[in-house]
Amino acid sequence: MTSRDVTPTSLNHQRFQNAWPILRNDILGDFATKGMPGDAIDWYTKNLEYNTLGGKLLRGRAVVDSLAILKGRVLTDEEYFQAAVLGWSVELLQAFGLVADDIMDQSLTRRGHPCWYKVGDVGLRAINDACILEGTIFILLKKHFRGRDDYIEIVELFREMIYRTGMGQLLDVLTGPEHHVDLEKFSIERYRLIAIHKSAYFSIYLPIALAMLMHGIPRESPAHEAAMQISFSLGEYGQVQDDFIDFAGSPEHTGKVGTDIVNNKCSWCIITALALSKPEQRRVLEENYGRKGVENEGRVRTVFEQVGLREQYAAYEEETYRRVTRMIEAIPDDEAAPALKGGVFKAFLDKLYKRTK
Ligand code: GPP
Ligand code: MG
Ligand code: MG
Ligand code: MG
Repeated sequence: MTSRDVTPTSLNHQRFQNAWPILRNDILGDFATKGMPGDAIDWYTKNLEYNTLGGKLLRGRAVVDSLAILKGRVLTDEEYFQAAVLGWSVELLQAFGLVADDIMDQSLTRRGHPCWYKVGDVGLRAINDACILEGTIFILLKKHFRGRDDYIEIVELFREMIYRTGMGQLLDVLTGPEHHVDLEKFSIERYRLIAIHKSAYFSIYLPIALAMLMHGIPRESPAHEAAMQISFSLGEYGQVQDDFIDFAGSPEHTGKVGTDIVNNKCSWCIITALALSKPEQRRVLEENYGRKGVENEGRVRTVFEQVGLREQYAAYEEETYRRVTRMIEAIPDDEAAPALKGGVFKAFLDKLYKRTK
């Protein structure tokens, strides 16, 4: 592998996976050390494995990939493992978020299996399981980063990202309340605010910012400001994809059944359909969006097809790819100092482009 050849490969997917058994032992060992009995350890083992594994590991692997790009070379074993600790911590954040999100969204399946709260007698105990997964992040950070110069900045970054994501989830439910449909509340400005908060901060900015911190680029710097701005654009794109997949994806392929129409979500699909609909179509949307019936959902889907949502999405995707590529190309490539590199965003953009799940 040459120094330029640091883009993601299935090889580094395996390398990332290799860190998991070590971290899993740290986590469960910590539970035991703190006096948790066997039944609690067994429960936690199930929670941990069910909710942390089985995803695409896009966010976690982005930490190691980004660090390799910033360094411009293959990481040493030590560097790789430290970055993988942060990557798996991002995956734990995602795990706790999804457990809670699926309760809020009353979803049924995730990653091809029942949502955790739907498994056996889990039910609303899942709320506490989500809290424990969150706490685990800081156990790992303490074990592997305490004593390093970047420890406090990393802890603060995780705290801030969790807080921001919570704000996004709050806006998500406030904008689309379950029992009060008001399509006037949906706007592209509101949409952006939700997408940036619930997705961009933790999915895009967090993995990249972690790699930047490990590479010695402090939080208070123009490089982080620039990273945040591009992350917002990428995060909005990722959420638009998630919303379109909610409508157009097949559950066999995506592993989850779409719930946005039934749940009155301020999704890219409804905003776009409202902008394109004729008065009669708008009336159908107003009377059927956010209602529980299968027929209601079907009528909304028909309008989505009539207004050409699929073509709109294809055009949006191409336009966004070009626009974000231009933003990335505008990042100066400073060889002299530890600085931001466009490659970290390009790698992310290419992973998102044309994704179908
Ligand atoms: C995205 O919205 C869900 C999240 C950002 C949850 C993550 C929360 C954290 C605290 C990390 P969504 O409901 O559209 O996602 P999905 O379609 O996957 O259910
Ligand atoms: Mg959801
Ligand atoms: Mg949600
Ligand atoms: Mg969704």
